[in-house]
This record gives sequence, C-alpha cells and structure tokens, in this order.
Amino acid sequence: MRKRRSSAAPPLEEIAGNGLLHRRALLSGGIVLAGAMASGAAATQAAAEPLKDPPWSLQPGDVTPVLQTPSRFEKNVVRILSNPKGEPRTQHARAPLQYLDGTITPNPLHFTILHSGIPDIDPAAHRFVIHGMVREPLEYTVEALLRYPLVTRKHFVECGGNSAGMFSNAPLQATVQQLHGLVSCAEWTGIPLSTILDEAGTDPKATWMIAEGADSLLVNRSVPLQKGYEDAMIALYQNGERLMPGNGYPMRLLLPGFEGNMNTKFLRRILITDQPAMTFYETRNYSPLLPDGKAYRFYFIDEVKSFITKPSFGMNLKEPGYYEISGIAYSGTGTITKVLVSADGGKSWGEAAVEGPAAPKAFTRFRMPWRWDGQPAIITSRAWDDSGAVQPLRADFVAKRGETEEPVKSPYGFPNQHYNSLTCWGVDAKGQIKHVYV
Ligand SMILES: Nc1nc2c(c(=O)[nH]1)N[C@H]1C(S)=C(S)[C@@H](COP(=O)(O)O)O[C@H]1N2
Ligand SMILES: [Mo]
Repeated sequence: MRKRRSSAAPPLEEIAGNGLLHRRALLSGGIVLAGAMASGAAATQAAAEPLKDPPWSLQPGDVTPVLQTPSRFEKNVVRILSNPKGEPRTQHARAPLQYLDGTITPNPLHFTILHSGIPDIDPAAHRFVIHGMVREPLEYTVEALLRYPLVTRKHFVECGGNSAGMFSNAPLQATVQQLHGLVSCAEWTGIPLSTILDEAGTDPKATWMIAEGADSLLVNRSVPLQKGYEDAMIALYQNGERLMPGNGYPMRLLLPGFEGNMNTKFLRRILITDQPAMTFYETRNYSPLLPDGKAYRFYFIDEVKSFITKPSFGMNLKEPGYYEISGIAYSGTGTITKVLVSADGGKSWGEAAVEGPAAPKAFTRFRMPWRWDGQPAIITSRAWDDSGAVQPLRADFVAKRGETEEPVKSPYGFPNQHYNSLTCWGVDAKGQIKHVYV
C-alpha cells in the first residue's frame, strides 16, 4: 500500500456490506482511492529512468484518413449480429455496452434492429407525408425539413425485446452485450414533431398517428397523438452527424421513452387518425405476455432500469483490492434520481454517484467505489426516477410477468418483452464473474 500524502484525506468509509465505500471517495481526488488499491492493481513505482522509446515513437505515424475508425487494438469492441452469415430476416445488432463508458453510444456501435434490411435511401428522392385528419396534407423533402428550427436532445432507444433472456428461469451465462445490448443512447437533433403537426393542423377529434417507414416491409406503428405534441421528434442527426443508414437515414421518428419498435426509421408517412391501426408489430411481436396467457394490448414505455456494465460477466477480478463498479441507468418515465448498489446480493445497499446533470429519458452513468476483499460477492444495482418509479426486484417482477423454461428461439421475436428488473453478477473467490439470480 502506498503512503497517503494527505492526512486531511477523508477515511474510506464503508457504507454497506462486502466493502461498498461511500461515493464521496470518488470525489476526494485520487489519493484516497490509490491508498485503497492493492499494489499492482493500479500505478506502480516508476523506474529512475522511465519511458524507453517504443517503435511508434521512433518514426512518423500513419497518414490521416478522411474518416476515423477506432484503434486496431479495440477490434473486439464491435456489435454482435443475430444473423452473422447474412441470413435475410430480422437482423439484430447488439451494442458492446460493457466496453463503453459515459452515456453516449458511438454511431457505429448503436444497436440496430432491421426487419427488412437497410434500405439505400437517396435523400434527394425521399419524401415525407403527413395526411389523414389534418387541415392540409403536406409533403416534405429532406432539404425542406433541414430548414426548420432544430432541437438537440439526448435520449436512449431500447427495443421492447431487450433483455428477453432475463425471462429464463435459469440465469443465462451471457455478457451485458448479449443480455442487454438492444439499447443505446445518442444525442439526437431534429424537428419537434409538434411543429409539423401544427403546420398540417390536426383535427381536434384525432387521437392517434400511424407512422410508416420506407423500408420494404413498410414497418408501421400506432402512436398516441398526444406523444406527438409532447416530446416526439423527427430526428435528422445522430451524435452530431446525419443518421446512420441502419438507424433510419435520412430521418426517423424519435419517441423518447417509448419502446424501440415505435421509433419508425426511414420515416415516410404519418397518418393522423382517431383509432390505432392494429399493425403486425403491435398485435403480434410487441405484445408482452402475462403468466395467465393474456397479453398487454399496448405497452409503450420502457420503464426504469439499470445494470452494472463493469465489472460484469466475461471480465474477471485479478486480485482483491479497489474497483469501481459502474453501469447505466435510464427510464422512459423520467430522469434518474438515485441508483443504489449492493455487493451482497441485495442484503445491504449504498447510494452510487450519479454523473450529472442527468437528462430525462437518457442513459445516466453511475459509479460506486468498492473494495473487494477476495470473498464471494454478488453485485447489483437498482434505479429510481423522478416520477417515483423504482426498478422492481426480481421476485416481484417474475410474480407479475412470469418466466420461461428456456428462452424461445424464434426468428420473429422474443419470448417476452419489457424486462426491467435487476441484473446480478456473482463474483467467486477467484474473481470469476457469473450471472446469478437472487
Ligand atoms: N422502418 C423501420 N423502423 C424500425 C425498424 C425497422 O425494421 N424498420 N425496427 C424497429 C425496432 S424493432 C427497433 S427496436 C428500433 C431500433 O432502433 P435502432 O435500430 O435505431 O436502434 O427501430 C424500430 N424502427
Ligand atoms: Mo424492437
């Protein structure tokens, strides 16, 4: 252990079982935490003559490309495809959330679900139409839309089928990416949909809008018109650049907090009506099942949820000592206000540091200092939002929503949807991490 340089440094106060430390330790500067680290886990003593020149310091580097890609040493930070051989069907690409930090998913790594591939849309030829119960049906080019006043907001998109493997009655030994990789968060820029609704003039009797994409299945969903006036957006930019082709280029509907499938990509039509359309994707694929055999008719909101990304399944703790537990929390009903972390499987909890300011309906990063003593531990997280919603414990969640024998392998969808209960990582005495239920 290194000697503390400051006697004024606050003590590493343990606030919950199995070595969870007060989040204050994260703010106290490196010194306190360095004191908590086992030697070798972090910095080591520098040699008297440090830094020999490695090969890359001895000659000029590569020529600058017009488009940057990540270092070749990060080549495992890629998405996992559900159709790696290019099978032509619904294609899922899962985001490697356990290798990312912060709250933004880089565009090449944003998850995608494509029910009929990525259409190669020429923005100059694309048209968007709003019609139905409106004063005046209107047609827009992309160029015209780009001249409207734009807004920028950070929001997550999550497939209703994300975390479907968590319905399995035995914990699947799988990574964060495999279990929870159908969610991502980006800074979206676009036109508030209310601007377009006002311009077309919706009929006071209208209550729904049917959004339709320009891909070959013409994927469509019914959305309450009220959402269009609240915070819906026609998104044109994703993290500062035009949308990725797989995320809806040249424009998509963004419905903050509503399940991914409703966020129509390649948006080409909004039909204003006074009833839902009962489309394929809202009657068959995205109707969560209940244990009594009934199903939710509409289940729009991705509810409050969190999971630990680091450390997690697939990573091992090298030795006892200091670790930062870190993860993401988000909620379709508001802004994350609190995340509790446990290292003893939920017997005791400590409040994590929440990186702020937290944005509504967006990823919020939480961090928790932890001193692992080398004994078995179970780490997990639980989130709260400003609407008062709290992430349900697994027993309560399963009682209400059920679990399945084995996750059903269906090319069409998921055994069930909208899992938002806890994820628990069991650390054994060797530092190996398993997925466990408590
Ligand atoms: N036109 C169209 N919109 C679509 C889809 C699609 O295949 N076509 N997939 C939907 C599904 S199932 C989800 S979960 C989200 C995923 O958004 P992302 O691919 O940008 O992450 O887009 C939705 N919008
Ligand atoms: Mo989805």
